[in-house]
Amino acid sequence: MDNCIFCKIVAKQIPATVLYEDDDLLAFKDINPAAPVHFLIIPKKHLSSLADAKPEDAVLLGKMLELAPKLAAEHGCAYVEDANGNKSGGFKTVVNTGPNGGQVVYHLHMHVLGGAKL
Ligand code: D5M
Repeated sequence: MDNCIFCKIVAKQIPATVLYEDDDLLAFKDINPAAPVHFLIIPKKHLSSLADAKPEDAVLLGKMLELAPKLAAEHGCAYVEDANGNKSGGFKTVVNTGPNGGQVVYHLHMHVLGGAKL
């Protein structure tokens, strides 16, 4: 998409601090962090929002969800439950959708936030 800032990041036309990349996904630091750890996971394919995802995008959405805990753990936000059932760490995932959802950038993205009690 010509005027999509996240497509431009995918195409390396504008810079970003990339944390992960594969054939389908890109993850990079949010330019305006709302937590000590704040990055975005996006599909390289342009989908305007979660509401535009089709049944054939289910695998792609699953990959985004699967990547979130892995990358969060790599950045110090692992969710841990010990043998006694004590829980610690963790992170928040957010997908803003549409104006009422607070979406500003219309290329599907998942926020991953952590590093503090949110
Ligand atoms: O959030 C869109 C998010 O995208 C917001 O947290 C800022 C971030 N953003 C916008 N431009 C950039 C660039 N160029 N690099 C990194 N992060 C960026 P939304 O869910 O749409 O409200």
